[in-house]
Amino acid sequence: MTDHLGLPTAAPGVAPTRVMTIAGSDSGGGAGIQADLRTFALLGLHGLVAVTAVTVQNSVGVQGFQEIDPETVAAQMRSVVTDIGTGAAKTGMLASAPIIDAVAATCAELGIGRDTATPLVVDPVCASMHGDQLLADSALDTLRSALIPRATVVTPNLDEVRLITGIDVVDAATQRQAAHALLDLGAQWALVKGGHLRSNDESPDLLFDGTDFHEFSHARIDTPHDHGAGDTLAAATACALAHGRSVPDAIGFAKRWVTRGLQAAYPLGAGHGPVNPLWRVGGGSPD
Ligand code: PXL
Repeated sequence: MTDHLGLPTAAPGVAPTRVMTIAGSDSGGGAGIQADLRTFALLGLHGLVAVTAVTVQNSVGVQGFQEIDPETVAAQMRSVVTDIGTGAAKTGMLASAPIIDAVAATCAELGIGRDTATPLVVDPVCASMHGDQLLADSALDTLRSALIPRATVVTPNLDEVRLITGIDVVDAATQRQAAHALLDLGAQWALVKGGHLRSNDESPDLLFDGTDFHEFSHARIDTPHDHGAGDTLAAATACALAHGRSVPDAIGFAKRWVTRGLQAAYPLGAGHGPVNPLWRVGGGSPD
């Protein structure tokens, strides 16, 4: 049986498809692991978690974070994957070079990533929407050399593209150039998210595997409450990949999921509210 988004619905007592996030905690509940788990659950998947860092943050910014030691990050991944298993994985905030090294090595050990049966979505989180740094500058080389080569698909926004490839994406030609550069680093597919690239109402994202370009244009949802949108896109992509969808299919699905979540986004605190996958279960009281 499938639902209105074309995803399988679970039968009672039957274990749902599993998907793992390797990411940081957001105390405000809108981005990071919390965003991933919201999307996983509302798409009917069982979420597994390897925490990389605990951020202290609210709707106005990130006040600080504490990293988890790399061995503990690796141990979480090993523990759940060897026992429970996962259909796909995604990375978010990884904070430091030693954590990236541990995640990349453990993905290799567990058979996660490009050219394996378990796809890996690498969302190369570098900073929060407020500009608070979430990845050490010294970690960029490790991101390029150790993790991106393991990615089934890497999903940078324009700021992350600039940091990773040095390319300033200003138009369709430089967006294509950036996609080539990400594949040169070893990713199987690259999604260069357009963000505010082509003004006003369009937000074209460009997906490339070295052969075909796929463009995803969706109406821009004009809301200040888009905290966690990138995380949610990567999380929904991982869910669709765990269900065996192709990468272009998974990205198309994830774009529709995020667009719906942005349409339903709500204010929270004094700053930016989160993208909202809760639309799917309504907002009523439990009685
Ligand atoms: O949205 C990127 C992101 C990912 N992970 C964590 C974050 C943020 C943005 O603030 O806090 C933990």
